[in-house]
Amino acid sequence: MSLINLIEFKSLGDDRGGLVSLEGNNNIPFDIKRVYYIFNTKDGVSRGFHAHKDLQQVAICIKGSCRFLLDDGQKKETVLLDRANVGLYIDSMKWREMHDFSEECVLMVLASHHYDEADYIRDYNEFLMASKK
Ligand code: T46
Repeated sequence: MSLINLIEFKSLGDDRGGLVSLEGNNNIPFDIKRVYYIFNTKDGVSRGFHAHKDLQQVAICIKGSCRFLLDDGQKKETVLLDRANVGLYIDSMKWREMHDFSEECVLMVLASHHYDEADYIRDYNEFLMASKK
């Protein structure tokens, strides 16, 4: 099964421009508890390098582009996010890295839980051990 699960959102745009609506437990497959966004990423910077024990997320590049790498401990897959109407569903226990941020990139992330540092696995070997269980 592919690690890359893309959700294409219905475009509600018209001749005035684009519009996308995101609703928890509707076109987002969980109750949205938190939204954050990453922007003004410096040239050559990569982010992520962790997994979450329980958190589910949907990441949408609402402007510009960036490349996600997802890793389940057995295989790695990458995807370029470059459309404001497409979200990447990121399940728990997936190592993620974000690379190749374009200068104007705004990456918005919808999360199933409030921020909790205890939910992060930031050590890759610890992730590999946990993913085998
Ligand atoms: C993820 C990827 C896609 C908070 O205090 N609240 C928050 O909601 C978030 C997301 C972060 N923080 C703090 C934690 C760190 O001290 O902000 C600092 C930077 O976070 P971090 O280094 O984890 O950022 P990224 O870009 O590496 O990862 C983020 C999310 O943390 C993570 O859940 O899946 O984006």
